[in-house]
Amino acid sequence: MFSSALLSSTLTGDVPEGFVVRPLNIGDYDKGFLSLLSQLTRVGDVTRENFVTRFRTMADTRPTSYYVVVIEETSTHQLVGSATLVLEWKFIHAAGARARIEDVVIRHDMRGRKLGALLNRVLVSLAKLFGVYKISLECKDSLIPFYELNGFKKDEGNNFLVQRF
Ligand code: 16G
Repeated sequence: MFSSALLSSTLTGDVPEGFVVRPLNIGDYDKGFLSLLSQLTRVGDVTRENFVTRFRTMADTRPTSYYVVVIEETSTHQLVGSATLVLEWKFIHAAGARARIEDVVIRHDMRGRKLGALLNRVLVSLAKLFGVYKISLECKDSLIPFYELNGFKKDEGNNFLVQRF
Protein backbone atom coordinates (compact mmCIF):
# COMPACT_ATOMS: atom_id res chain seq x y z
CA MET A 1 0.00 0.00 0.00
CA PHE A 2 2.97 2.27 0.68
CA SER A 3 6.73 1.93 0.70
CA SER A 4 7.92 -0.46 3.41
CA ALA A 5 11.11 1.66 3.58
CA LEU A 6 9.06 4.08 5.70
CA LEU A 7 8.81 1.43 8.42
CA SER A 8 12.53 1.37 9.27
CA SER A 9 13.64 -0.21 12.54
CA THR A 10 14.38 3.32 13.80
CA LEU A 11 10.75 4.22 13.22
CA THR A 12 9.15 1.02 14.51
CA GLY A 13 11.44 0.56 17.52
CA ASP A 14 11.57 -2.95 19.01
CA VAL A 15 9.20 -5.47 17.46
CA PRO A 16 8.67 -8.64 19.53
CA GLU A 17 10.25 -11.79 18.12
CA GLY A 18 7.93 -13.78 15.87
CA PHE A 19 6.13 -10.72 14.48
CA VAL A 20 6.69 -8.39 11.55
CA VAL A 21 5.33 -4.85 11.17
CA ARG A 22 4.69 -3.92 7.54
CA PRO A 23 2.32 -2.12 5.15
CA LEU A 24 -0.90 -3.92 4.23
CA ASN A 25 -0.63 -5.66 0.87
CA ILE A 26 -3.14 -7.21 -1.51
CA GLY A 27 -2.24 -10.75 -0.42
CA ASP A 28 -3.52 -9.94 3.07
CA TYR A 29 -7.04 -10.76 1.93
CA ASP A 30 -5.89 -14.37 2.44
CA LYS A 31 -4.14 -13.67 5.73
CA GLY A 32 -7.17 -12.98 7.89
CA PHE A 33 -7.35 -9.21 7.37
CA LEU A 34 -11.14 -8.94 7.19
CA SER A 35 -11.72 -11.39 10.00
CA LEU A 36 -9.32 -9.30 12.10
CA LEU A 37 -11.30 -6.14 11.31
CA SER A 38 -14.51 -7.94 12.26
CA GLN A 39 -13.18 -7.98 15.82
CA LEU A 40 -13.48 -4.17 15.74
CA THR A 41 -16.85 -3.64 14.04
CA ARG A 42 -19.18 -4.95 11.33
CA VAL A 43 -17.27 -5.69 8.11
CA GLY A 44 -20.11 -7.06 6.00
CA ASP A 45 -19.68 -8.73 2.65
CA VAL A 46 -16.38 -7.65 1.12
CA THR A 47 -15.44 -9.83 -1.84
CA ARG A 48 -11.87 -10.17 -3.04
CA GLU A 49 -12.75 -7.78 -5.87
CA ASN A 50 -14.20 -5.22 -3.41
CA PHE A 51 -11.07 -5.53 -1.31
CA VAL A 52 -8.70 -5.03 -4.26
CA THR A 53 -10.68 -2.03 -5.54
CA ARG A 54 -10.70 -0.38 -2.12
CA PHE A 55 -7.01 -1.20 -1.60
CA ARG A 56 -6.12 0.49 -4.91
CA THR A 57 -8.26 3.53 -4.12
CA MET A 58 -6.27 4.01 -0.92
CA ALA A 59 -2.87 3.19 -2.38
CA ASP A 60 -3.37 5.49 -5.41
CA THR A 61 -4.13 8.67 -3.42
CA ARG A 62 -1.60 11.45 -4.08
CA PRO A 63 0.02 12.48 -1.88
CA THR A 64 -0.50 9.04 -0.37
CA SER A 65 -3.05 9.54 2.37
CA TYR A 66 -3.73 6.02 3.68
CA TYR A 67 -1.17 4.04 5.65
CA VAL A 68 -2.58 0.70 6.79
CA VAL A 69 0.06 -0.90 9.01
CA VAL A 70 -0.31 -4.55 9.96
CA ILE A 71 1.41 -7.00 12.29
CA GLU A 72 1.94 -10.50 10.87
CA GLU A 73 2.76 -13.51 13.00
CA THR A 74 5.66 -15.13 11.14
CA SER A 75 4.94 -18.72 12.23
CA THR A 76 1.33 -18.74 10.95
CA HIS A 77 1.52 -16.02 8.26
CA GLN A 78 -1.67 -14.58 9.74
CA LEU A 79 -2.34 -10.96 10.59
CA VAL A 80 -2.77 -10.33 14.29
CA GLY A 81 -2.99 -6.53 14.29
CA SER A 82 -3.87 -3.61 12.07
CA ALA A 83 -4.15 0.17 12.35
CA THR A 84 -4.58 2.93 9.79
CA LEU A 85 -3.08 6.40 9.63
CA VAL A 86 -5.09 8.77 7.45
CA LEU A 87 -3.78 12.16 6.35
CA GLU A 88 -6.25 14.96 5.78
CA TRP A 89 -5.00 17.86 3.69
CA LYS A 90 -5.85 21.39 4.79
CA PHE A 91 -5.70 25.03 3.77
CA ILE A 92 -5.38 26.01 7.43
CA HIS A 93 -2.15 25.66 9.40
CA ALA A 94 -0.10 26.91 6.46
CA ALA A 95 -1.75 24.41 4.10
CA GLY A 96 -0.86 21.70 6.57
CA ALA A 97 -2.25 18.27 7.29
CA ARG A 98 -3.81 16.55 10.24
CA ALA A 99 -3.62 12.84 10.90
CA ARG A 100 -6.24 10.44 12.18
CA ILE A 101 -5.72 7.01 13.67
CA GLU A 102 -8.42 4.63 12.49
CA ASP A 103 -9.44 0.99 12.72
CA VAL A 104 -7.01 -0.17 15.36
CA VAL A 105 -7.48 -3.84 16.15
CA ILE A 106 -5.44 -6.58 17.75
CA ARG A 107 -6.65 -10.18 17.42
CA HIS A 108 -8.35 -11.31 20.65
CA ASP A 109 -5.83 -14.01 21.51
CA MET A 110 -2.91 -11.61 20.95
CA ARG A 111 -4.04 -8.90 23.35
CA GLY A 112 -1.89 -8.06 26.37
CA ARG A 113 1.40 -8.28 24.47
CA LYS A 114 1.73 -4.54 23.87
CA LEU A 115 1.07 -4.94 20.14
CA GLY A 116 -1.51 -2.13 20.27
CA ALA A 117 1.05 0.18 21.83
CA LEU A 118 3.47 -0.84 19.07
CA LEU A 119 1.00 0.09 16.32
CA ASN A 120 0.20 3.35 18.07
CA ARG A 121 3.90 4.21 18.29
CA VAL A 122 4.45 3.42 14.61
CA LEU A 123 1.50 5.53 13.46
CA VAL A 124 2.41 8.50 15.64
CA SER A 125 6.01 8.34 14.39
CA LEU A 126 4.83 8.21 10.78
CA ALA A 127 2.55 11.20 11.38
CA LYS A 128 5.46 13.17 12.88
CA LEU A 129 7.60 12.25 9.91
CA PHE A 130 4.93 13.69 7.60
CA GLY A 131 4.87 16.90 9.65
CA VAL A 132 1.18 16.93 10.60
CA TYR A 133 0.08 19.57 13.07
CA LYS A 134 -2.08 17.16 15.10
CA ILE A 135 -3.16 13.57 15.34
CA SER A 136 -6.49 12.42 16.72
CA LEU A 137 -8.71 9.39 17.15
CA GLU A 138 -12.13 8.34 18.39
CA CYS A 139 -12.48 5.43 20.78
CA LYS A 140 -14.79 3.71 23.25
CA ASP A 141 -14.76 4.96 26.85
CA SER A 142 -13.04 1.76 27.93
CA LEU A 143 -10.05 2.50 25.68
CA ILE A 144 -9.42 6.06 26.90
CA PRO A 145 -6.91 4.91 29.57
CA PHE A 146 -4.97 2.95 26.92
CA TYR A 147 -4.72 5.96 24.62
CA GLU A 148 -3.90 8.30 27.51
CA LEU A 149 -1.02 6.02 28.41
CA ASN A 150 0.09 6.31 24.80
CA GLY A 151 0.27 10.07 24.54
CA PHE A 152 -3.30 11.21 23.77
CA LYS A 153 -5.54 13.42 25.86
CA LYS A 154 -9.08 14.73 25.59
CA ASP A 155 -9.26 17.92 23.54
CA GLU A 156 -11.20 20.03 26.05
CA GLY A 157 -13.91 22.10 24.38
CA ASN A 158 -13.70 20.10 21.16
CA ASN A 159 -16.34 17.41 20.83
CA PHE A 160 -16.86 14.57 18.43
CA LEU A 161 -20.33 14.60 16.85
CA VAL A 162 -21.78 12.12 14.42
CA GLN A 163 -24.75 11.29 12.19
CA ARG A 164 -25.09 7.57 11.48
CA PHE A 165 -26.75 6.23 8.33
C1 16G B 1 -13.38 2.95 16.63
C2 16G B 1 -12.14 3.14 15.80
C3 16G B 1 -12.50 3.76 14.49
C4 16G B 1 -13.42 2.79 13.78
C5 16G B 1 -14.66 2.62 14.59
C6 16G B 1 -15.57 1.60 13.99
C7 16G B 1 -9.88 3.51 16.58
C8 16G B 1 -8.93 4.40 17.29
N1 16G B 1 -11.15 3.94 16.51
O1 16G B 1 -13.94 4.18 16.95
O2 16G B 1 -11.36 3.99 13.73
O3 16G B 1 -13.68 3.21 12.46
O4 16G B 1 -14.31 2.15 15.90
O5 16G B 1 -16.78 1.59 14.67
O6 16G B 1 -9.51 2.47 16.12
P1 16G B 1 -18.14 1.93 13.90
O7 16G B 1 -18.32 0.80 12.96
O8 16G B 1 -19.12 1.97 14.98
O9 16G B 1 -17.90 3.24 13.20
